[in-house]
Amino acid sequence: MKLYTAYRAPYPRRALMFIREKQIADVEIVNIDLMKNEHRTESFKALSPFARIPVLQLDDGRALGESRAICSWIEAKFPEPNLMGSDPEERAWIEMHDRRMDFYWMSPIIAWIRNSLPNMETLVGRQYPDFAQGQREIVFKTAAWLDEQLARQSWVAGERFTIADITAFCALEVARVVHFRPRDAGFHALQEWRDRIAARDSAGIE
Ligand SMILES: N[C@@H](CCC(=O)N[C@@H](CS)C(=O)NCC(=O)O)C(=O)O
Repeated sequence: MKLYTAYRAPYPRRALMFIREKQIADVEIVNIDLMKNEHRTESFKALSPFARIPVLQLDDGRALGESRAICSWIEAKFPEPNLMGSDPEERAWIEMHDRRMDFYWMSPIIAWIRNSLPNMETLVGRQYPDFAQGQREIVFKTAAWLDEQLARQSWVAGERFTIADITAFCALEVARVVHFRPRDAGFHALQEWRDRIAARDSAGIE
């Protein structure tokens, strides 16, 4: 298998971390340089029609896009350790949290970055500073919610590490580029959770 990824980019990192948690050894990592538009070449778009990464190319050549779909496929093929729930109720609960992290945490963090950092203009074309400001406010609201949640329980979806932690962690790590750090904003439970995850082998960026 081949994983097309990009250094520090949060959605590819979600898939990469998931693969590492499963300790799957035979995955070739192919780094794409987004700033050089390597994902917009015709050959890459043959794998990923919307020019997005990650893409997991299976051994039979098929290209699986969308990080959550990649994780679901891996979870089904490599069930241990379980990261997405082991019975219908737990699966639904974890999916709910993972989607919340995707839509109300990862998404506004990315939109804030894409619409405010000058070097992102190459990637996005036109930027909308007002939109960035609105997304920043959503990030702070979700951070406050997460901080409260993590003061009461060890992990985002409850008492064990799951895909929801991976999604939330990858988003938080990239938020550094807009200088968002939980401790500085007074979110101490969020910072403590982040530090626990950063110490896991799967969290390395190399
Ligand atoms: N919903 C997709 C989002 C993928 C995505 O947007 N990836 C970003 C990198 S984090 C990307 O490919 N950006 C390229 C671009 O904006 O042109 C997923 O979960 O895989």
